[in-house]
Amino acid sequence: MATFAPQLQVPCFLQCVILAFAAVAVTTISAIGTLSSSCSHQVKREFLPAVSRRLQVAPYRQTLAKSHVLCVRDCHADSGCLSVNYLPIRHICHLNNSSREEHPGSFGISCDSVYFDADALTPSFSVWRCYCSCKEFLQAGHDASGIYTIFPASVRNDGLQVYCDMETDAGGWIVIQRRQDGSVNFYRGWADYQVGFGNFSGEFWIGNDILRNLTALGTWQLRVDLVDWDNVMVYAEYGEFGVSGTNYQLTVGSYNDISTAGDALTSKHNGMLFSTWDKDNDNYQAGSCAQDNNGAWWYNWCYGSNLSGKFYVVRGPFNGLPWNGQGEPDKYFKKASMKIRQYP
Ligand SMILES: [Ca+2]
Repeated sequence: MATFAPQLQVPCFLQCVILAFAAVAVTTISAIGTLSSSCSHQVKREFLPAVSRRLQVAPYRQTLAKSHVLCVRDCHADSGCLSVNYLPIRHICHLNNSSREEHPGSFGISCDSVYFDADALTPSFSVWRCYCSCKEFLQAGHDASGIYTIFPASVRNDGLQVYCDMETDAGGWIVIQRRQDGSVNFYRGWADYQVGFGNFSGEFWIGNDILRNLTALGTWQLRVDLVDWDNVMVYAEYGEFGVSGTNYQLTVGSYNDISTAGDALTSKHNGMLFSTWDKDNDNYQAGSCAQDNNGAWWYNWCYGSNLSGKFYVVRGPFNGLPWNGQGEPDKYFKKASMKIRQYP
């Protein structure tokens, strides 16, 4: 996960237009691909497209092809090839030695790709719109929380896999962090926090580069959900959230007063740079907040919250993830998650 870098700023709607155009071209000339392949090779099964789909298993071969016709021809010329993903914007052709029927769980929505195989049912899996965000998926009727591929304008063309929370507070949230069982080590260095780590089905950090890219455009809300040792759930919601620059400087504001967790971010962390054990950007001159507090955060000197800190599975007077939203005494939580949603 989390291996995306900033790239060409193509607005999402424009990507959709480009891809829709490519998709129409694909469907209208798919038969030609079959004909041309049958001229140069023995007659093989006709390949049919599923638009905005990709078989997400590692292709055994990748070629460059100016059109899907040539991509399909490459497949037909190779006896081991059963299907292809064609990425029209980048002219990339994936030759797969398996098909969507064999790997239904890996047959994902991917707006930059058209999938082809010889199954007559394949076109019925076409997806005719791509979505920039979890919120757009939700508005289109996808109301189950889970992993989705979104195509935000600020992230490169092959999309971004994210976990969408479609239930909390009307849904449409991109989950950026989750702590729930201690299964993933969060005491990591700068490079890991940059690209992200963990897994979407459990604990993870989405990655600071992704956070910066996503929040570079538009206005974003942040919601922090916390569960205490008595299993009471509280939350803190903010109207503005973003990170920027090479040190992922935090901008957070507009704490929503009806939130129940209290504000443990704006006074101590707004404007602070991100710090890890191996990169000290905090205001504690004599030492390292990340090292002293076993975490990585927008430390000041040092924190009002520390949700990447040490995870505890057993209750204790100072055990848990600190979120000091109610003043003294400090408060420690068993579980935490952070999510963002574009506003409006
Ligand atoms: Ca320091």
